[in-house]
Amino acid sequence: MNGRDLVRSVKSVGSRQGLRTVRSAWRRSRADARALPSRGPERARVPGPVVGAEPGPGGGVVRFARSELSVRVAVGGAVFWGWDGAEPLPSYALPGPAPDADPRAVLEPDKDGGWQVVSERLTVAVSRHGAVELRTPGGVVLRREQPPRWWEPVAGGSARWVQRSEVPADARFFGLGGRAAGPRLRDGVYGLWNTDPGGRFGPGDDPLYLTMPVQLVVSDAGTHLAFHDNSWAGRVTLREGEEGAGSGHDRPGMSEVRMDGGPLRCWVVAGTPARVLQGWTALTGAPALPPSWALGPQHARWGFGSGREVRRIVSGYRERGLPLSVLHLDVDHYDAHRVFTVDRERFPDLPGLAEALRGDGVRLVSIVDPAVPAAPGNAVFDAGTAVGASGAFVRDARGGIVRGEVWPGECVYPDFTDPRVREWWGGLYAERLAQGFSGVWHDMNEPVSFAAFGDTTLPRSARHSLEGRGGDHREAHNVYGLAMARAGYEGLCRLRPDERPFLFSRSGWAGMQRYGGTWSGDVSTGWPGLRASLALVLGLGLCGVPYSGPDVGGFDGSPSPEMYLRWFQLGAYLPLFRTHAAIDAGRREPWEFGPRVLDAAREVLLERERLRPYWVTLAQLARLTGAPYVRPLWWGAPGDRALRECEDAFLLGDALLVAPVLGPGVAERAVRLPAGRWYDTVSGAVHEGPGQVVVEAPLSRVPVLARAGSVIPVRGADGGLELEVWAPAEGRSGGGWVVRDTGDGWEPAVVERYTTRLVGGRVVVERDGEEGLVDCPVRVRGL
Ligand code: MIG
Repeated sequence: MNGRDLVRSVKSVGSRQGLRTVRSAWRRSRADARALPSRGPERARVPGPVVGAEPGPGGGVVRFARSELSVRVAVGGAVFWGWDGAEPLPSYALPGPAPDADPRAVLEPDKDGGWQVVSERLTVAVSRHGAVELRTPGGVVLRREQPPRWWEPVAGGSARWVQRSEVPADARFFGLGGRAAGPRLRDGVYGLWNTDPGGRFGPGDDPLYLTMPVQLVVSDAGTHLAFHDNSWAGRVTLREGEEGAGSGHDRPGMSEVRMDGGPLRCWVVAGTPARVLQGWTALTGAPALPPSWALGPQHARWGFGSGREVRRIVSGYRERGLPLSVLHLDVDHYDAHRVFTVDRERFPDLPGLAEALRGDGVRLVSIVDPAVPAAPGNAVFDAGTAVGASGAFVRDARGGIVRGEVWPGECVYPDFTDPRVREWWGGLYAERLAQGFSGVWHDMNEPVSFAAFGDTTLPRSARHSLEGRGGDHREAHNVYGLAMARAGYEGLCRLRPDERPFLFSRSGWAGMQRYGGTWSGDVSTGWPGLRASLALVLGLGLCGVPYSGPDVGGFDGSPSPEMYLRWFQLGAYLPLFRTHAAIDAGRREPWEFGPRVLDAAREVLLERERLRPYWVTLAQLARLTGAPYVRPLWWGAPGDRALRECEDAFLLGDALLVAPVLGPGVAERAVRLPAGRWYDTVSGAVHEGPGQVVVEAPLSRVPVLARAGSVIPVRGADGGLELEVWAPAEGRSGGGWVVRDTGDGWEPAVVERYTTRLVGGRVVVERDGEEGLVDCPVRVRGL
């Protein structure tokens, strides 16, 4: 059965598959009813009044009548607090041991009977009743957490809790992982439970595949990131504040985090946006560095159907002068959708195909789904059942293997929260490498089990190792994709130690960036999909996951030529630039939409390739500093409120401002500029910021502006590195970074810093520390 049949059968009640999905949904709810009895009566609890405090490294413990709070400032400035004895570990977000405490931060009595810890970047003040206030060194309040409340089942079990916080009246919320409705998170309730929306999603769908309890808050008082390190299901309610006009009072902004269980603990990082992302990725891990080829144009299709068709498509790109770097094979190249297999009738010689494509400069990337057919005789199933004492697959509370319904029919699910299972699974990628694949694309790892109704998860009562601690799916669900990514990443590192893995995954959680990136999943074809595409990339970048992008063209339908082109032009300026569509949707090759689209698509593809050295630099800088490639316009000026409201344009690194067209019938558009001079990169027109200007946006191109004084590494006509320098304004200077491509291995990066000045009408470019010498061609623009 192919994907189209399955889509049909799930829709048609009465089919075999349809009946099986009904059965699996029923099995799931029965298992939960048996193993997770209702919570019964609960006892509500608050901390009560303070009774004492004990200093400890980087802070200490404040004791209350009915709870205790530990506060610790870590080296690097991140602040941790945890209630009821919660410590930083164990944590899926932190890659290793918790960071050391900053010995300079000490607990001391505060006024009114409270306590405080003063550190370089934040003061943490704990009130007598357990409110926690974060203030800047200047004493301005960034965030105020009210005393938490817990509800404990009288019969025992994990307490659910709620933590309400106030932020300044002018604050804006961002983050929470990938949200279609972002990047600015308006008033509403946001779910924390990774979810496949079921085929396609629009801006109103929430939650999606990759959620995380990470909020980035920007206000005049400063920028901070708050991370409630807890993987249970939860909901975050956000309400933006309002400033009192004239004589009225300010109404603060509000965040309320509700969790169904798990520890009540939080990390906060404060500073400029750049410092916040640096601190956050110092805590949760540096973003994996994609190989340079993964920064080129990529194409996928669910249903290429055969090796011959793949060759035809790749020739189609070449013959039309369209650069292509990566081609993705979806589940239809598997033998009956069985992961780690190949349909040899349609793909008789995949390694040979891969090699031929490599000759054309095209790499193959393979989809990998976690579900394994529950069929004795299936090699992966058989090997999995033999892993360790109890096998690799998730079991229910009674010890039976949990079954769910996915492409191949009845399936079982590896427990990636078990280190032995990760090691086993990672080893399976040897088969993918032997088939000639250069990278992997993780799908369906929320994880998905089709259901005829209701949600599509594993039973909440399913048991997981959770690194040997033991627990159930309520705690493991949200980190399933993250743990699978770890398995894949570490497996590829072991199997092919000389090359950096290329991996991206639909689901994930805080810390995902250590293993790779993500993509939009099944964004619905339609103009709102363009906005959602950008929202996802911006929001994830602010959560520390810098490499992502949409399915250009949308997943489920047939975009109009105009919509396709505008989406293509947007995607060309996002880190993962991939066209893709569902098996029964329209095609996504650039020549399917007429000659005008083809010409404009070629132009933006060539420009993307010309900018490859800039993309490589941005990837390296993301790894070194946590700064996402794609940034909101307020990145360098978070105090500029007008920029904070702007959601339809973005910065690509320090040098470029991209103002994509997100709707039909547009020939020009307004764009708000950060301070300084900006050049239209095509017309050369000069615009002065801050303020709003109108730029030309004909169908043939996406408006891109360059910051005066910037240095952009580009590919010259001969393929070598060239510096494109945009003239600084009179009396101003500028500069930029360049990190050269060090290949696909682990060679350390060398960061070169360039400065630019305008002297007597001439632009002078110098390299820091190398006696000013610049060893590649420089092309000055904007003079
Ligand atoms: O149920 O592998 O988001 O990119 O083409 C659909 C088939 C499963 C979902 C992915 C999509 C992929 C599709 N997959």
